[in-house]
Amino acid sequence: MKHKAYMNYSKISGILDKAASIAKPVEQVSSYRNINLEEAYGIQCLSIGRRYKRAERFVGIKLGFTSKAKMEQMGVHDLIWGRLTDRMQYLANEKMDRSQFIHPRAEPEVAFLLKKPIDKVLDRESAKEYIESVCIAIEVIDSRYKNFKFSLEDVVADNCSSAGFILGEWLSPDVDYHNSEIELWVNDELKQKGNTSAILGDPLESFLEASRMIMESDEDIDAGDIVLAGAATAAEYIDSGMKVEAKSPQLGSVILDID
Ligand code: OOG
Ligand code: MG
Repeated sequence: MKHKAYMNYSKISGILDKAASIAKPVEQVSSYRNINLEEAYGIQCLSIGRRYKRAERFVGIKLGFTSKAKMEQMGVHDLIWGRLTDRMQYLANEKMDRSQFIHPRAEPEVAFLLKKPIDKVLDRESAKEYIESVCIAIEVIDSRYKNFKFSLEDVVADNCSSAGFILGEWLSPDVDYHNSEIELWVNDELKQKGNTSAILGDPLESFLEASRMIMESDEDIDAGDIVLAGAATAAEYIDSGMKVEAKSPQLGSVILDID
């Protein structure tokens, strides 16, 4: 085999996709190949393309590192975005199969449901026409890299650690999701406590950033698609037999049980 420094993007995307498929961690891309951010997004696109070929469907996007808590936990300080597919979504009462993950972590988030396709960079006023509903969510992240360690480029190439998510009940965007307490409970024990305003000052700002990132990319995002705004607190390791719950006085609660 050629030295890994010459490995092409398609091959790298295959390594990351396989690591996710068989739940076995791999070396960081940056340990063998110098890539910039644009190349990292290119690799993400190729790797997600492999999922589409297996009939997974694009259902939306997620933003990462929109809160200080997350940036500090992971040592990465720039906004990133990744793609969500239908296979990553858990429906109410559906259990997460631990064996399909490497070292999963859960984090409490806010999600948006799109009313119409994003066709421009939005501001706070124009965004209103684009948001059908909001809800509380749990995102499950599972870096494909050993020890959950990565650079900004590494994590972008790895589709921003996206692995799973579950949504609470959709609510009117008139509820105060902008500044609401939010907690993460594991087995009825409080693990993380924060406020949705930790997400870029207001999760709506994250939605605006999503519109900017989508307009800069060649991805289309349509009515019915989802935007995950990013975690309000640090993430917690989760494991078999655990019950994970995100809750908020304004947004209600959502539970994910792990098999
Ligand atoms: C990257 C994903 C970050 C968030 O909500 O900030 C993220 C990671 O922490 O592995 O999903
Ligand atoms: Mg997240």
